[in-house]
Amino acid sequence: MNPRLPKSFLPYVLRLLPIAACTVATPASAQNLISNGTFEGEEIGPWWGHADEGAEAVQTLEVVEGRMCSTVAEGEAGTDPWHVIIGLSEVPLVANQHYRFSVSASATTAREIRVKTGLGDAPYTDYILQRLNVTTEPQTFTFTYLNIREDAEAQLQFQVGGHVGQLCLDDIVFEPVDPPEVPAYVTPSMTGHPLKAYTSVVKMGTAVDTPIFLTNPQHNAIVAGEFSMITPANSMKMANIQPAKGVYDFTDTQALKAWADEHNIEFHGHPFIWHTQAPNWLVDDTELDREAMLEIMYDHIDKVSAAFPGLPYWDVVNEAIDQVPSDPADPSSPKVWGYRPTIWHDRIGPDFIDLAFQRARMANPTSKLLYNDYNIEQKGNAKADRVYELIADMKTRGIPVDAVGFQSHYYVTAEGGTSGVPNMQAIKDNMARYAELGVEVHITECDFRIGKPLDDAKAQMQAKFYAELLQVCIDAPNCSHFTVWGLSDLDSWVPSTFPEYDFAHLFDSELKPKSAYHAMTQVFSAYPADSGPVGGTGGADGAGAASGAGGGDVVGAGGLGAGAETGAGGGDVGAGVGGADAGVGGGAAPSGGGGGGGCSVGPKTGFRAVGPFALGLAFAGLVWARRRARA
Ligand SMILES: [Ca+2]
Repeated sequence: MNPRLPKSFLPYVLRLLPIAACTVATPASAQNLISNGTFEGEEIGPWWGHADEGAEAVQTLEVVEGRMCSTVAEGEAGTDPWHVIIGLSEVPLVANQHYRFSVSASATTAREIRVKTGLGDAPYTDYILQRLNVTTEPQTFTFTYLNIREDAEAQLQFQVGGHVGQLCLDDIVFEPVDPPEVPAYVTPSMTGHPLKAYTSVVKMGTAVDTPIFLTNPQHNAIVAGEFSMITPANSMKMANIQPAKGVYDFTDTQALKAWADEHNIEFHGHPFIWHTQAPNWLVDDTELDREAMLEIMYDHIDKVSAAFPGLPYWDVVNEAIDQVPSDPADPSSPKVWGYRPTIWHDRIGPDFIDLAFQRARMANPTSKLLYNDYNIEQKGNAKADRVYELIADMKTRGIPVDAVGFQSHYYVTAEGGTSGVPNMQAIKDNMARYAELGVEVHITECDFRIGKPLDDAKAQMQAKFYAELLQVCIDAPNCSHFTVWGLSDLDSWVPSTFPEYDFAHLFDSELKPKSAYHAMTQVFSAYPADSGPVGGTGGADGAGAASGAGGGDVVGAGGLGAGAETGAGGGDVGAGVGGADAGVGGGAAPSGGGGGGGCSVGPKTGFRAVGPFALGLAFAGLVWARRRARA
């Protein structure tokens, strides 16, 4: 039912895929903040080496033939990257300044190393900026990143632990540069419309994590081009945003929020109250009683809300239900679904959920307040049913919960097993019973991880999953938001959490769209895209002399001549097409132009519109017009 471009147009589409901004490595400049980056003398200083004694790691760091080389013997590498470090102290960093980093690296065996900057004390300022795949041949790695924190004494580190052999570095440059050019974005969608072109159907969002946001302009261009909401992946978690008691650190979130505002992207607050990624000062202080915990909870909600007022959505409580012994005093008693034992539940009592929502409402009178959890998507699932009871009970008692967040993390196993593929009917049924409660459902953290190795069959299962879940959300009157948990396999949370899995997201590790992305845009193509001045403006071409007026302008597409006979061009659909009988109108993306045609306009006008995307739009629109005409 969805439009497909003729094969001959695919090369044009592919040619228009976004291309990464590419900086060319240059020799050390006068601005290089690194005094010794070429190692032409005997000294490695001011660089220093560190090996973790607890991990029994040992490193020899010395200049070898004009390069700085780290040598680690068998059994002395530690197990983790941070067990062996090459560092540089007192690198002066200026806030809101871009820096270019460059290094030539090789190793006796191919391996990954990590580049990090850090300020030391506050935990989340230790950014892993980039992972470098070093090979036996020296190669130069270059990237640019936006530093958002002022520090005259920052550290630059290479984390090289976990591997034996020799690693050599040379020609290290770290210098302030002008902001990189943001690559122009053209959606790779074969329908001509990005995922975000259908906000009146379902709003699409993605989680964005700070390190890739600061280092990868192409990533940001895709997010801005395809999504209308973002959720901060980590920066608002309590350990990061309140790293010491009463000490709040809003820097990372403010950077994301400012960027979102600049791009007219909504911001989903995540989360106020969660037991995971809670700060050590809170977890370790077992003396905190109910009164002290409530004071901390209220202060946290109040201060974070005040720093980010008026967010449209807030995850208030995250993952409060778990399988627990039916007799709390007897761990071996039969398991039931109940309140997860956490610092919040155990120290405050089960009413911490009610109290958190009430406080969040006081601080955020206009926000949609969500309860967010995983494995709660399918009616009939014991946990899903328990969470439904929880929400229903809260509604009955007037607790201000507006929506439930279905995290929606699913998977296919290495063997192709489907135990991690949901029953879509059960999700529909669950959404329906929430609708009866007057509770909205948001898909909040969707991904579909694939058991290694990746193959076509698994990729197709993934595409089918994303498309079907989107369709379920579209079909449910109370599901209007669909957020994926991360843009791409390049910055995925999956491999570190589930080492046997990867490939969970809509874009691959080179930021190219996957079948899953195209499957979702095809689902959307059966619906009217938004009207409104998102991109270019619908052109006058669509004014059908006898019948329809074109127009409509989302993402620069032409309007729709919708009526079968009359071809009244609407602003409601961003596809350039004439009335069904009249055939193809125009539609140019992304630069605007080409309006939809009315009956009398027909193919000539349509094909005057620019480029292959116009034709793609025309196909999309034609199918849509036919559907409408039939209806
Ligand atoms: Ca050298």
